[in-house]
Amino acid sequence: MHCKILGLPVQEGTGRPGCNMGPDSYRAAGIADAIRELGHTFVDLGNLSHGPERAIDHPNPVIKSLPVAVSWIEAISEAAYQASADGFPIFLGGDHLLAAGTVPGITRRSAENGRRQFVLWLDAHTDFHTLDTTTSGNLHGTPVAYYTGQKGFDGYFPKLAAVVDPKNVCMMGIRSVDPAERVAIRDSGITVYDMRQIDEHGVAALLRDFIARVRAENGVLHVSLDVDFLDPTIAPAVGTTVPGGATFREAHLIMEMLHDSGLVTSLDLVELNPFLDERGRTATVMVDLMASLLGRSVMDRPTISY
Ligand code: HAR
Ligand code: MN
Ligand code: MN
Ligand code: MN
Repeated sequence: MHCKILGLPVQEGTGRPGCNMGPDSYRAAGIADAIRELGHTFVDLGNLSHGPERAIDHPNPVIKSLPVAVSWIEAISEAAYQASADGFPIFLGGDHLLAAGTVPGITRRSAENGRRQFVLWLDAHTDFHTLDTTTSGNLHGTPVAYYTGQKGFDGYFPKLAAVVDPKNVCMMGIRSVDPAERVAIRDSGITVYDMRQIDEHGVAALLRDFIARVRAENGVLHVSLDVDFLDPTIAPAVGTTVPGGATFREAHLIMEMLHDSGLVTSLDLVELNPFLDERGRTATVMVDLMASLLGRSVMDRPTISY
């Protein structure tokens, strides 16, 4: 595979600074060697900047940094569209607002190629607020509502070239949902596997079902991995830790099964805040998870397809 990393140093979607250092932290954690060791070719496309900011205001007074958020989304969706022309793009965040650019950009590409876009959203949070419902004003809580075409973004966020069908979105690891998100998700068609379902069924059974659906529809799969999907004991470097997250083995098993599926075509690594890390251990866990997704395995295995 030809892997391309693109740094997206977005931090304006959160309430605090630090995520802008995420891309360089992954580089320091050895992401390039991890990719090359697996026999993939590799290019580092550097870090993206956002363009000029236009004055833009929304009636919801709590919203933070809307002009720069819009400017980031415009730049990122174009860059993601370009990066998905060939190879396997890996988007290094940056906070989860960046998925309001990466997902639309790659979905525009998939639509042109006549392929259905699926998204696996690995997160403690559903990130399903609209500009009207957010109560924190942190726009990293909005990308899923936006890229699935929910109302409430028109005239503020850029017009979408292609929308992801909510039925093609699967969330895993969920354990922090605001009341308005809970209501909106209910009728959305999105599949939500919260931590309780992981506890009851295990990640393998849940993921196998979703992979089968992607395959049945000849889809392509984007994976968006938020640091806070993981339990804070193994991944402390995130501004929004929530107890009771995925374990080291649950997360690796997901990545290993995704690799074996052969269906994943792009990846976001988001919400790493190196300012909150301990001796780089969160960056390292994220790089190791990426490596599992790209084919790292403990032993050779008989061919199993999920
Ligand atoms: N739902 C909360 C809010 O809107 C928390 C959102 C946190 N989002 C992330 N990414 N950290 O998942 O403020
Ligand atoms: Mn700036
Ligand atoms: Mn998130
Ligand atoms: Mn989150």
